[in-house]
Order: sequence, then C-alpha cells, then structure tokens
Amino acid sequence: MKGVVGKASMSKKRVAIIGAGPSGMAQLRAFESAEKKGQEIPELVCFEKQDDWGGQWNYSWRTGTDHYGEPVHSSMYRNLWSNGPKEILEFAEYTFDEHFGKPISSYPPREVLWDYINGRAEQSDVKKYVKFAHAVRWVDFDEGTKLFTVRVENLRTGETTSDTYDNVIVAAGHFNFPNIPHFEGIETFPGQVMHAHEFRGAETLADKDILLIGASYSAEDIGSQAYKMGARSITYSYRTKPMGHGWPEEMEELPLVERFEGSTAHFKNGEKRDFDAVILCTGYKHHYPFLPSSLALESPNNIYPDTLYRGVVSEKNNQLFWLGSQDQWLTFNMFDAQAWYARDVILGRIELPTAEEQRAHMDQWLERFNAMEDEFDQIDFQCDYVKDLIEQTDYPMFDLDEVAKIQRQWLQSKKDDIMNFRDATYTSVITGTKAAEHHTPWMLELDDSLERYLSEPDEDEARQVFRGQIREGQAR
Ligand code: FAD
Ligand code: NA7
Repeated sequence: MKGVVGKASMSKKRVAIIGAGPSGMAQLRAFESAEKKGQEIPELVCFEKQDDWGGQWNYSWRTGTDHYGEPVHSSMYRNLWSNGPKEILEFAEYTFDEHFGKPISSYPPREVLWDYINGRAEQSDVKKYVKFAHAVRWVDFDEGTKLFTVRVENLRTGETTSDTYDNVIVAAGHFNFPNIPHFEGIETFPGQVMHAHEFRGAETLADKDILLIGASYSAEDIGSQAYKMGARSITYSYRTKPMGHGWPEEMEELPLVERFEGSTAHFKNGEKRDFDAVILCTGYKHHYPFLPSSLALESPNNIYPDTLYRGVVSEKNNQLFWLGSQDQWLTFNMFDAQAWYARDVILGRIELPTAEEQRAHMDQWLERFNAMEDEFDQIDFQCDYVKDLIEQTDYPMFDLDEVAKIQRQWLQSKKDDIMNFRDATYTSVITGTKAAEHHTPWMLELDDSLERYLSEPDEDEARQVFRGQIREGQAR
C-alpha cells in the first residue's frame, strides 16, 4: 500500500465530499452556483467509489460485489419507475421542461430520472471535482489542527492516499447496506432467498408463488413488479401494520412469518403457505464503515435523525455535514436545500448558533417528530423542514404547501388503485406545466428505456386494450 500525505492550504479552505449521488451532485452544484455569482469557493474534492455519478440511479446489473470487489451500491432494479410523482422532486432551478423540452409524464422510469439529474450536472462544470473509482476508507478528526484526514483508495490503481480537509460532507447514501433479519428455519427454504438490494428484475418470478417480507416501498413495488411480470401469487408479510391497499386477488397481506419449514412459511396468525421464492424487503442500515463512532451517524431510517442540526450539521462536529440522511418523502430538491445550507455555513454566510441553541432547535423539531401520527404528518413535517432550510439561503423557494398537497393526492391514488397509480398526472409547482399522459399505461409498458419513454407512438394499441380492461376492473 503506497501512502501519500498532503497538507491543507492555509489560504483556501478544503472540502471533501463523500459520494457523487444526487446529494453529492447537489453539493457541487451549490458551490458552483455561488462561484457564478462571484463568490470565492473552497477547494473541492468529491470522492465517488463508482465509475460514474448518480448514486442509486447509476444502475448496476451486478449484485454482491462490483468489478473492484467493493459492495455494490445501487439497490435499483432494471424496471424501476419513480415511486412518487416527479412534481415532488423537481429541482427549483432546473426544471423537467428545461431538460426535456416538452411535458413528460409524472412517473418516469429510472433512466429518465438519471438523465435529468445528469443533465443539470453536465450543464455545470462540476465533473472536474469528482475523483471516480475512489473509495473513502477512513476519516479522522484532529482536535489540535481542527482538520479532517481523509484516507482514500484509488480502486483502479490500488494506491492509498491521505489528505487533510477543513470540512467533510457525507453524501454516501443510506439505502445500500441491507438489513437482513433471521427467521427461524429459513435455512431450510429450498428456493431463492434474497434481499431487495439484490433484486434486479421480476421476469423469473412469472408463475411462481412469492413471499415478500416487509411493508414499505420496496415490498410494495417489488410485489407490483412481480404481479406485472405474471407471478402466480404474491404474499406480503408485515411486522407492524399492513400496507392496506386494495390489492388484486392474486395478492394478500399476512402478519409476520414465525418460522419456515422447507418451502412452507408459518405466519403469526396460524396460517401457512408454500412459496417458490422469498424476498426480504426489510430495509437498510445507516452504516458508514469509513467513520469512527465519534463522527458516524447512528439512527434508524426516519425523517429526523437526531444529532443533525437542521438535518445537516453534525452535532458531534460542526465541520462535518450530512446530506440526504433522512428517510425521503422529498428527494432531489431536499438534497439541494441541504447542500445550499451546508455551502453557506462553510462559506461563512451562515453563522451557526451555540451548541446549546443547536440542541434546543433539534429538540423542538424532535418534539414535533415524536408527535407525528401518520404519513400525512410526515409529509407536512418534511415539507416544512425543507421550507425552513430554503429560507436560510438563496436557493429558489417553491410552493412546498402545494407539493405537500400533491403528496397527499399521490398517497390517495395508491389507496384508490395501487396497480395503476403511475398513470395519474400532476402539475409542476415550479413551471405550472401539467404532466403529459404517458403513451402507454405503466402496467402494460414492458420497455422501460429512455428511448421508448420519449418516443411518441401515433396509435398505441396497448393503451386501448388497457383502457378496456380498466373499465372492467381487470388490470391484467
Ligand atoms: P445515493 O444515491 O445512495 O448515492 C451515494 C453515493 O455515494 C453513491 O454513488 C456511492 O457509490 C457513493 N459512496 C458511498 N460510500 C462511498 C465511499 N466510502 N467512498 C466513495 N463513494 C461512496 N427517490 C426518488 O426520488 N424516487 C424514486 O423512485 C426512488 N426510488 C428508489 C428506489 C430504491 C430501490 C432506492 C434504494 C432508493 C430510491 N429513491 C428514490 C431514493 C434515493 O435514495 C434518492 O433518490 C437518491 O438516490 C439519494 O441520493 P444520495 O446521493 O443521498 O445517495
Ligand atoms: P423501509 O422504508 O425502511 O422499510 C423497511 C420495511 O422492513 C418496514 O416495513 C419494516 O417494518 C420492515 N422490517 C424491518 N425489519 C424487519 C424485521 N426484522 N422483520 C420484518 N419486517 C421488518 O425500506 P424500503 O426498502 O422499503 O425502502 C427504502 C427506500 O428504497 C425508500 O426510500 C424507497 O424510495 C426505496 P416496520 O414497518 O418497521 O415494522
């Protein structure tokens, strides 16, 4: 292992950003935006362990380890389409209209959203700051010099280097280390057992009986994918409460699995079923193997992880920032709001209050967080949180009350018709553009490519068939 130690420049601050997913890209864009307005910005280095940016949106067919022997980061699957309307995640300073030059539908597939985030980043000149195929191995803070040492491995050469920084911004994501609980007897299950992190497509689930453990986004969407691809039956097993949608007759929700006996799962309510495959949709762990416990964030997946002032500044060390570490009702625009805030603290435009005042501020938000009763409260909480953050910076404000309304309609549309909610359209709060109706209903669209999505077929046979089917209440 070769080692090189660099020194922080005395004249200019140095900032290390860990990860070039949507959050890291937002941070780079935030600094660039200040620079364009004449502000001197710090020296930036963004370390990204993959060969390209986009984070979760940088799809990989691989599972387990990648071509460098690193844990595969992305949990996305080939056929993933946005699980919420694009109108709730739109950048306030780079709209879908600007990028695509025409209205598109409210629920684009993965490739289309990647194209959008990539488009904004390519338009600015920020790629120069990113060191691709560089994995951050360890971060330490020196109380004497007040500098971080960041140890990084160049995955292409194997060279390890260390350098010092005034600030570290963690934008490493938190949906990449799967939470894999044990269920009694699962080792006797003869079929395929995988975690959602490893799921890449539902084609092989056709004509099979599938068990999904978990009752959140991954379970809901992977189950829907399995239904779309012709699984014989889909059973959801919940720990706390069922999702409660009006599922098609091939789908059902049962309480938690108590134990497996070969291919038979026994559920807490005494029922049992036989399955061909089990998919653990049991979420992810906040796990940061490159941070000592004195700096790491320890939290369950929730919308207000404690110890982060304004959800961004580490209480443990105010020179350390976190982006996107919350559970996410809002995504790209929330990362922007956070990145603009972190930038302004680093640039000295925002002065942080005392430790006691920070604690009191967090406690105030935690009080509201602890009083939340349902998903609607969570939506309002996160929209208010982002509004509050944007008010501190020059990021363009947008109508977050309207965004909250769209989110409520989205939840309702899932209750009304879980298999077809992606065919609904919403209006952008930034541009006022009403989304286009997509040429093919989600349930019938088997080509998830950007080309197909942006194509404009004259007459779509599938749509007519689908409309007929919907009227008769048969989505298949
Ligand atoms: P990530 O996208 O996870 O990016 C983190 C980056 O950090 C990665 O590129 C990773 O390689 C890099 N990294 C990590 N550790 C290191 C290290 N040690 N050294 C160097 N680099 C490192 N959001 C939506 O808005 N709509 C959706 O439909 C949607 N669907 C989703 C589906 C799935 C299956 C998952 C898991 C998430 C989904 N999300 C969705 C949420 C998603 O988390 C965000 O959209 C977004 O990708 C988060 O961005 P991020 O930059 O914070 O994290
Ligand atoms: P989530 O949203 O964190 O949900 C995890 C689910 O897994 C949730 O329903 C949990 O049940 C369940 N869970 C966790 N541990 C267990 C055990 N031990 N037994 C049974 N069930 C368990 O993760 P997702 O993967 O669905 O979504 C993450 C992101 O990916 C999200 O942002 C999406 O956009 C895509 P609980 O309700 O806590 O009882």
